[in-house]
Amino acid sequence: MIGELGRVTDEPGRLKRTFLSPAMKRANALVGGWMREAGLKVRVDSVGNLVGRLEAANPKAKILLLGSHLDTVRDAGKFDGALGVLLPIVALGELRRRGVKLPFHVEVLGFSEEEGVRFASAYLGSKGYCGKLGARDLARRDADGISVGEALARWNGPTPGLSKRVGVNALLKPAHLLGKLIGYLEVHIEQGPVLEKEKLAVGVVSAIAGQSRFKLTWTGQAGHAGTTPMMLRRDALAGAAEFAVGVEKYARALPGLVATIGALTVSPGAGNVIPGEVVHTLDVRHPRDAGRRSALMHFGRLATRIARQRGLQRTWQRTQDNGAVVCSPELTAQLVRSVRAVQGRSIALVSGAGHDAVVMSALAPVAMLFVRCRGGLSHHPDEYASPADLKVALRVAVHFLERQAAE
Ligand code: HGY
Ligand code: MN
Ligand code: MN
Repeated sequence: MIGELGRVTDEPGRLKRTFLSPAMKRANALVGGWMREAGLKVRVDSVGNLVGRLEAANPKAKILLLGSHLDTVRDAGKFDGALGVLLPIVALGELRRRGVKLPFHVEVLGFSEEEGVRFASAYLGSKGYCGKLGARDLARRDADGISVGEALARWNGPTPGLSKRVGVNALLKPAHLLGKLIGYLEVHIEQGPVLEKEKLAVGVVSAIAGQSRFKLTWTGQAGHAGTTPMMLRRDALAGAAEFAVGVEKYARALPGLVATIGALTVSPGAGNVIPGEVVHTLDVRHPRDAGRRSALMHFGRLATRIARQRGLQRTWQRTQDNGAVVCSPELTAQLVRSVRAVQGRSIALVSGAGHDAVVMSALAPVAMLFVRCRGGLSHHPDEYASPADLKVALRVAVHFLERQAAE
């Protein structure tokens, strides 16, 4: 299933599935088919999230949510997100084979956008599911100038009789009320080296680091590369490069802090023209919000100093800001019980990567199961989790569901 879904892409030759893209539609159809085979009722909501629902006998029963995201980064691996949607489907299929009837409803969620590739701001899917999509989210524009709101209107088609405004309001309603939910469990590859070092197939997540993302623009003066003396230049790329080295130096010195400039564009972008403008991203994370905030203050001062010394203009646009999230101790304790039953030993890890659980924590208690991935590699086509480790994770999920049923 992982292999087949991993071939559903917007770019032949490498895996890329972005918010509401044609490949996303095909992925929803493929995974929706597997959900139906497992006995789930399938729908796609107004934000493109795939929802597979298994009804309990008692209509008043509470709901357990399991899931992750179906979108990917560019040139992605096939486990990030996909594993957390497919594994619960297989687990529910296994319970069905065992004739286990769960006394609570279950929804398996395939969120339509977690990575923030198309619109720079992440979690549009789970935010939509939680009724947290705001006007700022809907106004964000992609590289073609299409806004989230317009993309959603195209996805949903004209809602006859409903004004666009009502359509937007529909996005502001959470899928469920807090009291109806048992919790949200997300299974995800670790995307880090700890489980491999500890020689464990799975571990549980204690907390998810906070993260801030920005778009920075440096504006100098384009000019002739051959005739402009070095001392008279206002080179936007040299300024951005000095900033990048300063960011890395500071992050290396502060334990727990990670800071990344992942995308950068230079204009006008000709070899014999001094860069007049540079636009780049900045991604800053730390397990503690105070650590992240003080890093952001330092980076702001650094950018101001560089801009002043080099005669550059610089602007910051924040595209995302999520505080650190602590997973539910109660739900996590139940997950630890299942990890211990299957694997013997259970360790807790902090997640440096963001996950839909960050947004879902506003709607329900959250717990996360991490699965070892080779070399800790992720956001890369060589991302890999072994069948043996996936089997351990599946057995933990089945045990967790059966124990929930016994609660
Ligand atoms: O970037 C992240 O933290 C995750 O892959 N969304
Ligand atoms: Mn990811
Ligand atoms: Mn992910």
